[in-house]
Amino acid sequence: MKRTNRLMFILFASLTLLFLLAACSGQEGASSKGEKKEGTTTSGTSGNDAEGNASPDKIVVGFSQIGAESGWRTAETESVKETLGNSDEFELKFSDAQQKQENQIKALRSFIAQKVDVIALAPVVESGWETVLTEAKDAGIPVILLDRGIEVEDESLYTSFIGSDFVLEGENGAKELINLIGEDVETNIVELQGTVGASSANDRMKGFKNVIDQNDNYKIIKSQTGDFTRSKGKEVMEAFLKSDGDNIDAVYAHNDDMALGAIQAIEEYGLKPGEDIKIVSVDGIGDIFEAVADGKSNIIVECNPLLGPQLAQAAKDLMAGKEIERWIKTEETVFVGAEEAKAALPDRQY
Ligand code: GYE
Repeated sequence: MKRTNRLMFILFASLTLLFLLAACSGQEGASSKGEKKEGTTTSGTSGNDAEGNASPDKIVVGFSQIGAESGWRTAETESVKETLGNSDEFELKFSDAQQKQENQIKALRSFIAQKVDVIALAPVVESGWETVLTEAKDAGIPVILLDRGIEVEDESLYTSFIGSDFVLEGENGAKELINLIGEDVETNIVELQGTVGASSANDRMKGFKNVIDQNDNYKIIKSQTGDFTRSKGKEVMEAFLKSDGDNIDAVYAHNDDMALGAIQAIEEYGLKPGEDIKIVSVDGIGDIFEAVADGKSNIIVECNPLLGPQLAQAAKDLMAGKEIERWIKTEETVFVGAEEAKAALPDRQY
């Protein structure tokens, strides 16, 4: 009896072992498949559809955004997310650099490691991009500059620039200001600059000066950065008013947010913005249209932030092997005075 029992036990144990081994190997197969799928997703070489299946047709775009310093910037982010974020054609990897170039460089390196198809970069400043863009080039990933430009010796480090002509914006702002006040009127201007080193600040400063320098009655008496933000614009304007007070005839702000901050500072100082001190600013966000319609500001130089569709088209063309334009420009205009602002307000999209 004992012997039979032992035999039965050995037989049973062997069968159980065999069964367990079979079950384990089955599980292993399933989990390795799972890992493979996850790796494909995070590598970013292709997008995934609703069921989580890889769809190699999707174009993966890594976008390094500067931050959220202005109404313009928020509108640009929304435009890109709207166009590429919820799309069958694109997978968007979005990274917010919080105004720091070092964060943008990190984001670019991570996009390169993930082998994205296209990198879109809104560069916070113009200089210091050679090393990381060379890494992108060596990895065979095209880089499209969005909104701001860069200065590099090797122009092949980026494929295309999608954005505005900032020098022209500055020139147009100065021309309209002189038209408004009159060529023969002595005019002291204070300038609120954008972020130091940003192409949109450098070029808007250059363009404005080009025109102002040709008229001896017009002088830029103070110029300082307000970092493209409402709060800094207000702070700097307060300092200008403290030092130069009633001597200031006009404000040139590189963006609307700083102009809106300046409007507050002028009101708190006891003067009337738009009347005692004329104001010209760049962008064209909703709040400045309201201010101009209310007579608190005077001139809006439009700069279009809705660049998502142009980025999508450029990325598609690149992936299809087409050549894309080196500089993809947007059509823009200038609005002067309350009547023009009121008429345009209902159609504004940002
Ligand atoms: O005018 C400003 C933003 O680079 C064109 O950056 C862009 C500028 C824009 O913060 O509002």
